[in-house]
Amino acid sequence: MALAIVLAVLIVSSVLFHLVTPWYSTPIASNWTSIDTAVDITFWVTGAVFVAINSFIVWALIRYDQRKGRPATYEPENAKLEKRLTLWTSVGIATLLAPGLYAWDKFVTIPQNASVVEAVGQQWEWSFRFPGKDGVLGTTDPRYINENNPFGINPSDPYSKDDILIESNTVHLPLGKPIKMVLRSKDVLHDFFVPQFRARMNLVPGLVTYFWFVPTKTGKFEILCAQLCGIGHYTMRGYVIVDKQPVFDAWLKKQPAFAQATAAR
Ligand SMILES: [Cu+2]
Repeated sequence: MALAIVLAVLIVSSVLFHLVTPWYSTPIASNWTSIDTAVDITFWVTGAVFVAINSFIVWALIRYDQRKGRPATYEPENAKLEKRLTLWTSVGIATLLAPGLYAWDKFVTIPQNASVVEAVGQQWEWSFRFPGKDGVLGTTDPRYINENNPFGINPSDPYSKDDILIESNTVHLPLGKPIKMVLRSKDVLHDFFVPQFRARMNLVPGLVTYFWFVPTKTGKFEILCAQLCGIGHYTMRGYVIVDKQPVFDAWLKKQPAFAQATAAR
């Protein structure tokens, strides 16, 4: 009986905690409402199963408590029950998977009109690169990385000349435009994560990874590195400032291109 009471308290307090907790997601500032929907549906399905299974245990503990003169019975097979359990488990799993697959399908399909922005991670800072007027990022190679070329940009690639370099942990992005965020790491695993954008991706040394999103609110949003990337991991922060297009254009114009930056060094 004591266990039944403990379980009943656990069910009620878990549901209440979920309803009154202040720790909900921050308000969304991107197009990824489908990811929030997938998370919400997961909460509903797992919450309902949690309540149903634990309530059943509470009921069974009370209903079938040990009593004198009531022998235990053994029922090895119950085809009807097993069919029902298989059906409802399948329905539950499909409900959990479907919204995630729907969101993932969109996540891996980059819109044709997305503009490219590169984020480069290293222990423990961020820097950024825009492709310039030609819309194409110049190629890079770790061999080119030196004091004068921290991005490792190929100096003989014609596409690299007009690349715009942001050697700061703060980057501006235009409101309402799809952005393909291309990610590179100079050393270890990092992860580009802005909680308000919901989407995120690892930076993997030796690979170029990417994801996309549309900023839907102007404002200043914090970038967190979401991989434990060494002793200074907690300092690896930055900011995305989402501006209206004219403000963004004015900001971008002031940033140095690769050709200018190397000439100035
Ligand atoms: Cu990091």
